[in-house]
Parts: sequence; structure tokens; C-alpha cells
Amino acid sequence: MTRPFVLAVPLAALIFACDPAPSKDSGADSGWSESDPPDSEPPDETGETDTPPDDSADPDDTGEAPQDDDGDGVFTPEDCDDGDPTISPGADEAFNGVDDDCDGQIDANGPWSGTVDLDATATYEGKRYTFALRCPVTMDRDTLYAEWEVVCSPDTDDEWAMLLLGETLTIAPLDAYCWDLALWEGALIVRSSNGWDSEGEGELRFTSLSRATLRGELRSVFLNIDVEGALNHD
Ligand SMILES: [Ca+2]
Ligand SMILES: [Ca+2]
Ligand SMILES: [Ca+2]
Repeated sequence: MTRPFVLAVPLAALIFACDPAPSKDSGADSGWSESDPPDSEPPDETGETDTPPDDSADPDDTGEAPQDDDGDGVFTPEDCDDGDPTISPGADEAFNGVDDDCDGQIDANGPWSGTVDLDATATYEGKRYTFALRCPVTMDRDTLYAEWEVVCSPDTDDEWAMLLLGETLTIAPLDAYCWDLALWEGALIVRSSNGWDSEGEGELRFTSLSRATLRGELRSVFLNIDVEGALNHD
């Protein structure tokens, strides 16, 4: 009785060592494993307790947690530059080529408008004629590019204005590129609807993020023009 029983133990141990998985299908020997003294615990419970710890590590990877790496008190994504504490919503916008207040606009880009006063003196056949006009200005600024235009409409009842200036007098920069964030300087062109044009010098200075001043002058043998006025950010 005792010898066959002792020999069965090492054979069963070899089967489990070579093939650990198929414990379910070894039902032919189940009568032996349940009655054997060393296997006192139920086999089903020991197999299931190994899996739960693996599931607890993964689930919270998809959401991005708000961060405030630059310590300015504004968290992402509201902070449009979380590497610079001087940039956040509510910060002061400055002429620096950067969107400081996270409003999507660099400095004071976008549309501007205003008016300039134009004083023109024309010399024609030995006589001097003076004209004073108030002209609208429009500008579209994109950081270092400020495309602006002054369109003057002289009095159509003034025959000398119609003859010397034309119905429309347009003033614009020849090159609208600003080399300085707060200043444009360069040549401007004055065009008349009468068919003539002439060049002068101009300056557009951004005195603040909401205001700019425009000055221009044209000096020729027959016509002197001074332009001065202001634009405001729309
Ligand atoms: Ca921040
Ligand atoms: Ca920031
Ligand atoms: Ca800025």
C-alpha cells in the first residue's frame, strides 16, 4: 500500500514543473491532488490572487494636468507661455514682438484708423495756392509691417484744388516694413488722381500700444505738403 503512493509524488511534481499552465485539464489526477496532505489550500484561490495588482497602475495617463511651471500663478492652458512668468493673461502688453497678454495678438497688431491734417502749398504760374484738408488714415499692422494709407478728398468746388491736387490725393509708404517695433521711417509717395506723383519723407511713431502719430512732408518746386495726425488702435 505505501510504496505505490510514495512513487506517485515525484511523478506529479515533474508534470507541474514542466507544464505549469494546464492545471485545469489534469482532471484525471484530481482525486489524488485533493486527497494529498501537502495541498491543503484550494487551488482556485491561489491562481486568481496574482492578477489584480497589475490593473491599478495604468488608468490615469490620458488627461493632461494643469501646470504652472513658471510660477506666475496662471496654469496651462490659460498661460500661453508657461516658461515665461512675464507672459500670461492680464500681463501688460509691450512693444517686444511677443504676445504678452495671451490675447492672440502680438503687440498691437490689427486695424488702426485716424485722421491727419494736410497742409499743401502749390506754386503755379508765379502764384501760391494753399489748401488745408483733413484726411482719414487707415492702417493694418502686423508687428514689423505697417501698411497704411492716407486718402484726401479736396473740395470739388475749389477749381484750383481740383487742378493742382486732383479729386483724390493718396499718401502711402513706399516700404511699409518697420525696422523698429515702435517706429517706421522712410519714403512715402503722394499720388494725385490728376496723374502725377511725387515722393517725400515720413515717420510713423507708435507712442503707445493704442496710439500712433504720423508725420510726412513733400518738398518740390511747385508743391509743399505737410501731413500730421494720429491713429488709434481700433
Ligand atoms: Ca504659468
Ligand atoms: Ca507665463
Ligand atoms: Ca508684446
